Amino acid sequence: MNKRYSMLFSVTAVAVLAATLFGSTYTQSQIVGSTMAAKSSDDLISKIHDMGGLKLVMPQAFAAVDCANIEEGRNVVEFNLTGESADLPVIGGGTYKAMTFSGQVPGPTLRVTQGDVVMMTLTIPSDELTPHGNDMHASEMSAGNFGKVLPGQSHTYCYVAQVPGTFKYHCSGVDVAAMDQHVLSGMYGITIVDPLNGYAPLVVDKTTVKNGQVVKDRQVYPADALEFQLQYNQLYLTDAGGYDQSKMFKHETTWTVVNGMSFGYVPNAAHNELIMGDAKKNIFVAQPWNSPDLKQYQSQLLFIEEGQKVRFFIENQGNEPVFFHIVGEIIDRVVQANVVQAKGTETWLVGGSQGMIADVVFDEPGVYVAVNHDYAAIFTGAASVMVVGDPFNLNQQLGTNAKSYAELLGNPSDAIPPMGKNSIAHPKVNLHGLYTDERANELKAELGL
Ligand SMILES: [Cu+2]
Repeated sequence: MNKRYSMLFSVTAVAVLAATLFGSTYTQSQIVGSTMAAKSSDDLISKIHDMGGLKLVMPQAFAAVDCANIEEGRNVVEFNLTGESADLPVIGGGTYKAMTFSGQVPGPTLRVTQGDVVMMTLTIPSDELTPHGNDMHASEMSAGNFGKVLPGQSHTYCYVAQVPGTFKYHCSGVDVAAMDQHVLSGMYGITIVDPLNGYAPLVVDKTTVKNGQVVKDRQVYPADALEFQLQYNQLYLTDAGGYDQSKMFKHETTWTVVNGMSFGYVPNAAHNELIMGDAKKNIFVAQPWNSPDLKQYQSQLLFIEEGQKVRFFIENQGNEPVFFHIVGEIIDRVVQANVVQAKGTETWLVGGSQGMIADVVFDEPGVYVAVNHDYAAIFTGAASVMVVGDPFNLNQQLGTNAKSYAELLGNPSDAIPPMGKNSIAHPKVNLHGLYTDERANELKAELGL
């Protein structure tokens, strides 16, 4: 099948499938009409672009609960978001045309307990350039039903967070049109729904030597863990920093971002100074955010204690698979919906719009790198450096006794989710993230920095 024919076939197949699923609400002629007239895949992309992206028309599935009539006994958690366009920095200098929830990419993380009612309000400031929407995957509602919120307006909806896990939320565009642009420009975040009865202890089977013989050595770690959040996405950019839909259709990633930034968690000039004795001598292969002049955008590292149980909340917000892997470690346990999916796995595949929890105990001090083990993703930004214990003997050098460098340097604010019932507090936090200056100042005050 040649390229052109294959493209026609796939779009037509999607159209037929969608027509079957959505019946009369599906505007079949729109896509098929455009598709058949297209002479090449480039034509097709421009046709789809001209009609404002693929318009999906959803049936009326909407599992909202009445905000004015919430069942007694349920805890209600309010979650207020704003939709704001902003120019934000991109690797290599310059900015891109970002779209944000509340002035940050990713948007604020919502953390609730299974069974809580989420009351989400989306407000669009009156000077905002475009309407926005919201689709929270922790609820069970189709993307189109929340609708568009116009500049100067607010819209609230409520739902019960029934299923524990890590769930995406994202802008649903302008009645679903341009949803791809809004999400891939930064309008995404996560909801963490903690299991009602907390997380299960982690059991890791290792071996030891007893009386000259290798025997099993079972280690049990309590539910409490040091927690991080890592959200993967792609940027598809024009030279001017706008969204390039034709690149998206061809899966031509400009940059891969983790929590909004490419190579955001790598050493910076201060780490060079501490470890190499020279701020200009880089330790890592890519350090694009070295200078303290970059403020909240200066890269930071993730610091962990040796032997500490770590819980990673991971979400694939993007358009490419994430092969989640930690260079130098084996993932002790993978959990989705509070069900153990794997134990002792080297890598775990997270598809588009899928979340996972990875539990890991780092047994040895050293430097580890969390990657999307797709080389194109690694080389375009999906490498996040973690330092465990004191591998550089800095305690000796500084006269300190820190179990992890977080005690001295802090962990980056954008990698730390809100506290849950089984969270271990980070000893210190530094301000890091793809925040507007306004949002960064708010957080500085909140964090007491
Ligand atoms: Cu939007």
